[in-house]
Amino acid sequence: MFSRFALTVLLAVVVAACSGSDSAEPDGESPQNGVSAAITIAGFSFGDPIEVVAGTTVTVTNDDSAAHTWTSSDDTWPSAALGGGESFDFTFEEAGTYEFFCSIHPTMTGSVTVTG
Ligand SMILES: [Cu+2]
Repeated sequence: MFSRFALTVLLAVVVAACSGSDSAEPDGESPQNGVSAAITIAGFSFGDPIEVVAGTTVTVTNDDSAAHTWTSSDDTWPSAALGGGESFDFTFEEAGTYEFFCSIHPTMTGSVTVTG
């Protein structure tokens, strides 16, 4: 009788372990803290300005074959050199408007507005 109880406990632990690993799989798609947003560099343009909520991780991806940088106008984040296909991300914790440009092609500009 005691061994049957022990077996039941063992099965419960195994089931818990299996369901635990299942729920861990989607982590890459939906961050647990905050949300994510994307900026795509294409045709020597950062595209339209974006607006996000505080805590959002913005990923900038360079879809051009030419190299670009994602450079903060006020050094909020370290300037990122992006070869073709490369990306860089930064999490915006504080509200404000953050302007950026490409240091190789200074006419390429854009902004992220963070709302509290
Ligand atoms: Cu550029």
